[in-house]
Amino acid sequence: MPVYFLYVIRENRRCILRTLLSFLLVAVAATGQTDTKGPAKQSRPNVILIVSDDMGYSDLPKFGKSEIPTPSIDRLAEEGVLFTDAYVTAPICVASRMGLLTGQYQQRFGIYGNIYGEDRTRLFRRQTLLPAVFQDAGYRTAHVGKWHLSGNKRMQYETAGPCERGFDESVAIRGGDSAFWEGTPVFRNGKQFPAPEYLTDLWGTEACAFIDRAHAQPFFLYLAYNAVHSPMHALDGDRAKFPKVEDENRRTYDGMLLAMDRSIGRVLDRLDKHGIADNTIVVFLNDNGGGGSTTRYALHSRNFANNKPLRGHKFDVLEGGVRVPMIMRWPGHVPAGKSYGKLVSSMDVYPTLVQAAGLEMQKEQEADGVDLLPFINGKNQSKPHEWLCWQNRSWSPRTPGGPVKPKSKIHNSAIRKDHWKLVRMNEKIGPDESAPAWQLYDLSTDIGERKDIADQHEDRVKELSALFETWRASMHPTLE
Ligand SMILES: [Ca+2]
Repeated sequence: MPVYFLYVIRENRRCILRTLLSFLLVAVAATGQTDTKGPAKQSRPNVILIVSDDMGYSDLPKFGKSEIPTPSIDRLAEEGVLFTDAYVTAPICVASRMGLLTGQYQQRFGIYGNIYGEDRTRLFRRQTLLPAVFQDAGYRTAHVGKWHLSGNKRMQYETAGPCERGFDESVAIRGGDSAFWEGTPVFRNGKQFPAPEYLTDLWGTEACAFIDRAHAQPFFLYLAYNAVHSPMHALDGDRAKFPKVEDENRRTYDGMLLAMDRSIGRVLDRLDKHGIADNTIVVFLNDNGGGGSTTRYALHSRNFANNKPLRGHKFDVLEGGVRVPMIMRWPGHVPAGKSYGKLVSSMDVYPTLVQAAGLEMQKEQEADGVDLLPFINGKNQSKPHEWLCWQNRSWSPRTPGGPVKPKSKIHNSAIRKDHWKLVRMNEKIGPDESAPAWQLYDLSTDIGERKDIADQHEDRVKELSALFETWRASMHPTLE
């Protein structure tokens, strides 16, 4: 049967199921109101998934040495679990968000970078995204902020926008970046209007309004800030909070992150106001490492973030590109103030949230992520992942020392197992190409990946490279 008809049948089945569940939920709520005094106790947890954009690993005081006060994100960490060794599946927006919202390595559907267009994303479109699982179960689902999952700029919502992928409602920017100023074009369910305030504040306003509307029923909110992605736009009042920061660009970055923390704080306060903080899972993570601060990095992603002591930035499979701050808060269900140091992935968010809500995983969609709850609660003392792999299109300078651009069929790869990290740069993808040598780093003594010790540990290189090649053979070839 043609793929299109299969798609139509699946979508219709989803609509029918959703309608039945909505009736059921209404009936249950009505029954509860006759039996109890006050609001019916909601059993299924709400979910808020917060994503920041291009933030530096060390720009949050809980993760590094930062001059930026972030009391709201600090609060999440103090009331939840902080993951020191969390990774995204790609060092760049589109691919990373695909891994997050499918619970899979995006290489399973041929994605190795920021790739657009119907022909190249057709396999991705067959995947059931995380919000669709919640929508099917009768949750009210909303997307606020950046999408960047089906195209860029003008192509963004022509096909497969948020409301076609599991969201009941969406207020968003188009493309991978946007101006932040009041008046910037934003889109509510696809219809354009001028932003009435600074964008990072607007996302907070919209998130709070959604919580006000949806708090009486289970809801799923994907709050994807475009902060602190360039362009470097901060409110004067926020920049003025950093008089001691001499670098003007860094001062702007600090103001942008300060605004994001303020916006997140409003959302957390709103949960408290409605008395639903204890029944709401909040996950925070960053989509890829901070952009660089020199002309080596593309202007559109140069944001003066600080990844130190990690090496590399956005675009790199080095730690600075793929290791990210991640926090999960769910009072009474995950420990407060705990730090979890084993290897975890953004792919784990999907199964963790689905199973926390008592929902079913998609049987036809093989999950690469795992449910983290048993691990962080100490019920499972083993590792969520023995290893994690990365393979992404290489971004190389146009000219020596010049800005970078993506290179088709030239990839960077890496695998981490325990504290060992194997890295291979600028491999030409093709049947007759010989791959450059692997570099090996010991993250337990060299978190900055400065000293290649491959020569001293040939057995380790052999073991990890074999694991990587087995993983790669199980993925779909690149579609670019
Ligand atoms: Ca990004």
